[in-house]
Amino acid sequence: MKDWDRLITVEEMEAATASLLENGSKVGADSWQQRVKNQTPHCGFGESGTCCRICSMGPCRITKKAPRGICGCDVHGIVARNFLKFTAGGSATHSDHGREIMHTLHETREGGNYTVKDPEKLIRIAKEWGVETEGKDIYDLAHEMAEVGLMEYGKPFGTQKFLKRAPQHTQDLWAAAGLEPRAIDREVSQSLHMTHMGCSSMPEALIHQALRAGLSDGWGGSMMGTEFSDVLFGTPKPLDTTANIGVMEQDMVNIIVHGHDPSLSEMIVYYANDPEMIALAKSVGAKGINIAGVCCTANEVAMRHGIPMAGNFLSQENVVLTGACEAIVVDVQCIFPALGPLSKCFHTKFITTSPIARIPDSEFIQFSAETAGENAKAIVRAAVENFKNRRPELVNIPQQKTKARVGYSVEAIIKVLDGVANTQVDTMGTTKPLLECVTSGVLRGAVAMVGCNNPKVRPDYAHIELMKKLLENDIILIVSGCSAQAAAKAGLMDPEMAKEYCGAGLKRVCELAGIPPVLHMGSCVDISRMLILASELSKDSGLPISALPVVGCAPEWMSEKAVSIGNYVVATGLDTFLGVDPYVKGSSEVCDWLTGENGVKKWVEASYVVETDIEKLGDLMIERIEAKRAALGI
Ligand code: MSK
Repeated sequence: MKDWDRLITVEEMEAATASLLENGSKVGADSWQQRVKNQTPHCGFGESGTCCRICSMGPCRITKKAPRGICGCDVHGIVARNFLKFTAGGSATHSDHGREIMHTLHETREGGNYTVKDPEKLIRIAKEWGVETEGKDIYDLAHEMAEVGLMEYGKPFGTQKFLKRAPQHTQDLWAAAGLEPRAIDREVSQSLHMTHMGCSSMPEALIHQALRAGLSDGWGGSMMGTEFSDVLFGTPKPLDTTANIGVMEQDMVNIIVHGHDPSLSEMIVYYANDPEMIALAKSVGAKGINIAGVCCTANEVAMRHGIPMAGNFLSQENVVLTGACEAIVVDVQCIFPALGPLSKCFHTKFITTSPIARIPDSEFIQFSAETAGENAKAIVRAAVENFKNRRPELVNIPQQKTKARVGYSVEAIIKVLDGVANTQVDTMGTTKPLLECVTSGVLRGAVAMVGCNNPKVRPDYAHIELMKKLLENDIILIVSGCSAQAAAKAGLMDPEMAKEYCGAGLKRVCELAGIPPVLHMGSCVDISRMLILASELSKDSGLPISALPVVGCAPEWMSEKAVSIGNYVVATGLDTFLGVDPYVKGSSEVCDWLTGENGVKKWVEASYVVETDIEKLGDLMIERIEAKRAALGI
């Protein structure tokens, strides 16, 4: 690959996309770029959150002439209700992912489709939850823990078990504000009850519930998803992989895994390495089988197996447009229905696998934990047999490929940074060395950058340009989701290349620790890892989370999950900077609740900043980090 050894700019990626769209035009393919044109300008009522459709008397749209809906609800109630509904959708989705993982854990057995890959972590969490581990078979323990974890979704009393991981100060804030999430399903259900016609119309109550439902995701469903995925598939450790569309291979069967749940992608990866399948690939004229990922599934398999990352959310059509994709295999979330008709323009098989995500024009092979092995083998076989249907005249793989070091779980970050500022034995296993880098000023602070792509923002540009700006200012980045892939595609996870963008302090830390300045923490459920890291930094420093020079940022977010994430990150004490408005600008009261000094900040010591000018968004983050440093006298 000629681009192997350098950073790739957004302009170059856009040029590659243009050549792929050209490919698509030969076969009449539609594209998101065209659909954005068809859909703009967007509805002003929808964009400002001032349209209400929760009963059939409307829809009601708030204007100067009509300041209240038919039921009498004002604009603030309507906007706040819409915000809570959006959050509930995200919390339900993330948490259901976590629930699926718990069911997979319940299916583990020695020699089965799924086994326990990190027994130490299972035992550690069991002890944390007060489950007896002594003398217990690891699979008996796994099944017991799966049942205990599943009870977190519906238990009638009590709050989420993982809340105890937070610093005492955070727990006290939650208790004082009545924000501790109870059963996960209860928080989602109550949110939908509150937004039903004739229930809550008071912004304070609706936003309070939005934070609580978000916390049930971050400290409940998502945290279970992350922690027990580690138990099932291994806790990520740093390893090297490749990224960008050039990871597709001309001479191999290309299978793209896309979605979120590693229960599927892990099995596809396993069977793609099966000698029988490789022999089959050779028998149809391919050199072998190449698996690559898109969206959060890419993060899951990259950080555990070094599987290449083909692209993020708005690159999903690009993999098909290469004409070299034998199958795109999906599970849940962030999958464009457009993949159905698009795959029909090429030879690509679009294979859906989950009853949760049924999509027209796809081939449905239902995947379940009980039959995972045979399902995965059937999918790999179908992809391999499809190689012969490739149309060589349509193959166009842009030669863009970068190196990326991925897999920075909390455990891995603590381990690698331990040796940088302080090599004393008593600091092993803590975040103290990282804190020393921050207090000494070698690092100014950290930004947790997360979230999707959104055509409202020039795709990937906001992620990549903000990252470069922060790196120059000695601010380290921890990233997940499609933000992580944006960084990887550009080369910002290549320790050698990316250090060019760093200020002197950050460059030194990266060289000493052998890390890239942008640390890959995983998929969107793995933002729970960031909560744990922030908690450890708080405990080790004795400072509240809100006092740390650390902020969250989602410059290109688009999904309901992202709003749920924003709510739990803010509710954990981290100021969160958004590059896209969450449909609230129609209500001054809701904006004040989310961004003002007297809103959610009173409860959790943090709030939102919304700024659609990306340059300004970066400046605001740096200012906030410096203000936090000044307040600490460092
Ligand atoms: S996949 S939610 S586009 S990060 Fe998790 Fe990417 Fe956003 Fe989906």
